[in-house]
Amino acid sequence: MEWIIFFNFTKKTHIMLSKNIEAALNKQIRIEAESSQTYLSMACWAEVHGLEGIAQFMYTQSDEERAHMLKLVKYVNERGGHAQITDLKAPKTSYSTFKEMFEALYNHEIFVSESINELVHITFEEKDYATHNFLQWYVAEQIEEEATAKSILDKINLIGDDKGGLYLFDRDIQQLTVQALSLLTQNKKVKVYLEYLKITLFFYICLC
Ligand code: OFO
Repeated sequence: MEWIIFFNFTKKTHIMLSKNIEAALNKQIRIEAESSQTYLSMACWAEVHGLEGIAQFMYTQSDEERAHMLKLVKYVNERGGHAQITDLKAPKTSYSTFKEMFEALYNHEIFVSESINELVHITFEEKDYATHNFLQWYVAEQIEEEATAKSILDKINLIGDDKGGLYLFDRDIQQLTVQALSLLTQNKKVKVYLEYLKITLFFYICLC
């Protein structure tokens, strides 16, 4: 009983989330969970089509999206709200080409960025500056993820239908994903990958 009173007391010392913000954050939790499932499904498609490097990249993306979801879950619960874990929209399971899959990834990241922007706007309207500040990490993350997806698409457009180019792309994306996971911090990882991919493709195109 004493513990319950203590627990309630400590809970009331926080500035609680408004119902509106709590609902908006829960919507984002769901979007991050669906992002994780979407990239997991992409990883499976790539893996069964022999694109091991791309599959590894997508598995990593899926894990990152789950981490984004968990960060939101912890925040909602710590601020006196209740994170809702709900059913999810089933992701697409097949693609006609790997280019189509990366286009879907890029469009999905744009959709997520719009959702984060809307969320930030709500916190501003409600003068919830703590949540506004918390979300700045997501704003920065989306800028990076959108840029990454766009750069990868640009490279894929350079490759076109060339099988040799696809082979190199898949090999490089795998090497970089593994190296990045073991050696680099999250922020540096993608930048190094893009630089490496840029140099490899440049030499490949020059030699063709
Ligand atoms: Fe959750 O980072 Fe992009 O989607």
